[in-house]
Formats: sequence, C-alpha cells, structure tokens
Amino acid sequence: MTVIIEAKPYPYLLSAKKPCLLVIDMQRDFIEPGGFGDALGNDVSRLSAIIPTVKKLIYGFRQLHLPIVHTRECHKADLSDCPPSKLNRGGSTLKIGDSGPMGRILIDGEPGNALIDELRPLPGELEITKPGKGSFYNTDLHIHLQNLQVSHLIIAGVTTEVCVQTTMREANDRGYECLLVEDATESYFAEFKRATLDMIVAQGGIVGWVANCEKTLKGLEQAYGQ
Ligand code: C5J
Repeated sequence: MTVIIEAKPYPYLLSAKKPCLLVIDMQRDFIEPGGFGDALGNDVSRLSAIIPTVKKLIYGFRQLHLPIVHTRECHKADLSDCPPSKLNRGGSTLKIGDSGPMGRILIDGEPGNALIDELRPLPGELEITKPGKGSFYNTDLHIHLQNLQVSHLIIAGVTTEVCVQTTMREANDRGYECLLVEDATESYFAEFKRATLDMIVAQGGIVGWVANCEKTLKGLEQAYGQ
C-alpha cells in the first residue's frame, strides 16, 4: 500500500509499515504560566494555541490504531543527568532544579514537568523522558521504534527550532522518514518557526517534509481508515 500525504517539498510517501506519531514536550514547563518557558521571559500563549491541533492529531492516530510516543524533557532530582553547561545556561531567575510555582523546574515527577492535562497519554502510549533537546540522546526511543518496526515519523510539539528540530535531525540521521505537522508545532518566536520549516524542506527535503494537520490526517485516513 502506498499512501501519499500532500506535503512540502513534494508528496510524502508512506510504506506498508505503520507510521508513528511523536509528540514532543507538550509539558506544563513550556506551555503554562509559571513554568520554565515563562521564567525565561517567553510568551507561553503562543505555544498553548496549538493544543487543539495537537489534540486532533493524537485523536486521529488513536482512531486509526496507529502508535503514539510522547516525550518529556526532564532531569533526575539529583541533576546527575544535567551537564553544568545546560544547568548554568540562560542566567534567568529560575534555573533547572530550582523551585518555581509548579515545583522544581524540569525535574521528573514535579507537577510542572507533567504533560498538559489536555494531552495526557492513554495506557499503551509510550512516554519517554529525555535529558537533552533531541529525543534520541540518552533515551530508548530508537529501540522502541525499531521494535514497533516504525520507519516513518509524524512529528508534533514544542518548540519548533529547539527540541522538535533537534529530534527531527537526529531521526533523519537514523534513517527515519520524518514529516513535521506545521500547525501542530510552535515556537516562542514566530520567525524561528518559519525559518525552521524552511530549513527542513530546503534542498529537496534535506531534513524531511512539512504538511498541515488536515492533509496529514486525510492521507492517513485514506490508508488506514475502514
Ligand atoms: C526547550 C524544548 N526549548 N522542548 N525545550 O528548552 O524545545
């Protein structure tokens, strides 16, 4: 079966293998007031605006019984997995591990580190914790995807130019065919999102493909719907 999703820079082809949805870091730290993103001086409402679209995408994958993996950026309570270079970066009032309005910033298990209520994983959906910006660094994601026999990744989440782009490049180098859903990803900076989407599709899709949620779901429904 060949499935085509209308995408940039040219149609995205799915093989007989099922694609996996990778939802990156839709956690309170980045999306809600009082979190890490807010502490760094960002306008978090830009990120919360994509919640309905990400929800639609997740719902579409659930309806089609396609695999979903959620990631969460976080560190151990003793910060042993956070290099000093990351810990000290930014010079903001709140640093990783400090106590904020939603508990310790970017620490696994703290209230602010949870995925947002609207996008909680269902039983059976994998939730991967990651200490870096990329989702493959120091995680079992590649092993899980290989076990699921996944070769195609549909990607959503935040922020476009940081964890999303880093993950997409890591995935591309590991041989995954990646499509980023442009209205299901966001940045604190509109121009950085635009530039990232342009970089991904440049040079014949050097990092992968970009399509909107509607076209992505339409292609998947044609392939896997009843
Ligand atoms: C950042 C992320 N921006 N999920 N993390 O620090 O993009």
